[in-house]
Amino acid sequence: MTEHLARPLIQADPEIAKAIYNETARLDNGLEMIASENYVSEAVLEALGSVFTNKYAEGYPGRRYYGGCEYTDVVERLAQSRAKEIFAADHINVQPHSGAQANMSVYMAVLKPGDTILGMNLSHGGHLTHGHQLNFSGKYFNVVAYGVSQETEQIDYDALSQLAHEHKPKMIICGASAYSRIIDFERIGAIARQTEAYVLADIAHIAGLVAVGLHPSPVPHMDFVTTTTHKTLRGPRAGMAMCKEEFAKKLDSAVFPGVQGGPLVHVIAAKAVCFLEALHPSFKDYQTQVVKNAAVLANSLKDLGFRLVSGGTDNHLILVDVFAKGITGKAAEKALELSGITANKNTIPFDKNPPLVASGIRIGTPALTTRGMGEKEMQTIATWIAEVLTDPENSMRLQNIKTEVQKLCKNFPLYTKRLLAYE
Ligand code: DSN
Repeated sequence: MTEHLARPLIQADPEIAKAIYNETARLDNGLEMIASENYVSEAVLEALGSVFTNKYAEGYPGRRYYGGCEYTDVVERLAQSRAKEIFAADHINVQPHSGAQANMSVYMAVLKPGDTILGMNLSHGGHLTHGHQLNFSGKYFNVVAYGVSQETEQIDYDALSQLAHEHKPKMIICGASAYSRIIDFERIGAIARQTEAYVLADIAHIAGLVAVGLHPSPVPHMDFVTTTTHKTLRGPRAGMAMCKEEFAKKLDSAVFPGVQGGPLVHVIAAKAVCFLEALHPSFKDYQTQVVKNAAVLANSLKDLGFRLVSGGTDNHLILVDVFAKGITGKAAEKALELSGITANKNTIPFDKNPPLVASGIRIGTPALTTRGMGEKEMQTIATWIAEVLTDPENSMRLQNIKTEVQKLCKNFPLYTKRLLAYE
């Protein structure tokens, strides 16, 4: 190997090495409460940084358009069979680069531009790719949106059914990115059958919970199920699509060559590692703690006077109506960040503020639970959140809380070995 290719990153590119070091320190010293984020294992990171990043492998195991794919096939087959064991789907495609591309592939498999789709309103907790006007899904399809009832702030299944009967969509899409309640996949599957619609569940947020039976599985009730692999599933940043056997060929051709070219084999290797971790009995303990932690955090925040959208949570996330306390989501996100707590502003159903301001913050427990934090820490964190949001302009108080946050983080080390390697 020529000498310059063998240099470690710190020598080859000190600026990028420094940014990586700083990000590692940020993760280690702060409370990551973005509900869609998590911390992957060293094994997942090692697979991601492997030589499989070099490989072109268009096609599928055993039928590739490139030579040299014997070990790539091992990796992809392992990822497929492990995912099958977790989710019990007829057919799995592990190649989508992201959740958005998994959804795009499903649409391409059975829909045509101009078809009607029925998806959950983004501002009620849905997702951009479920028909938002600024997304390809909103541009290529005729979108009808369902949402939550104003009274309960939970999905209005009667209204969903009515819309499906009235508009006869080609596809009904369920799944959410800011919804804290169990989704009744069985009921949505039945509505789709009554109205002869295809039906897709996007379980990106709750995949880890579904994997261990803490949320009812959509697989028996859906034609298609998509997910990302990096949220509660705790794998690499990527996607995956599953379907009933009858759609297998259409889905595979939609992923490649329909939507994507060469698969990211290093990422598929990391997905396989994540699936193996998810099959370990300790993964169920982890997910159980994620849900317990979210419940304790929700109850503590309620006790401290906060209004939670839908009144609470059944899963890993909580949507807090901070505007009810006189602060915008944007201001809340900023004040929390200055205190060492990372969360994101989020619209709440029937929000009066625009999305970039928003009335809510979305907080989740997957990452903190990976660090080993439990109910006691959640109670402490709830009091810090309350202090920050009660007096968001008080920079001295925010700084004091940041110091407390850093002290807590020291007791739950994360990527410390990586930090030491740079020092
Ligand atoms: N952006 C993701 C989330 O934060 O939930 C959804 O794609």
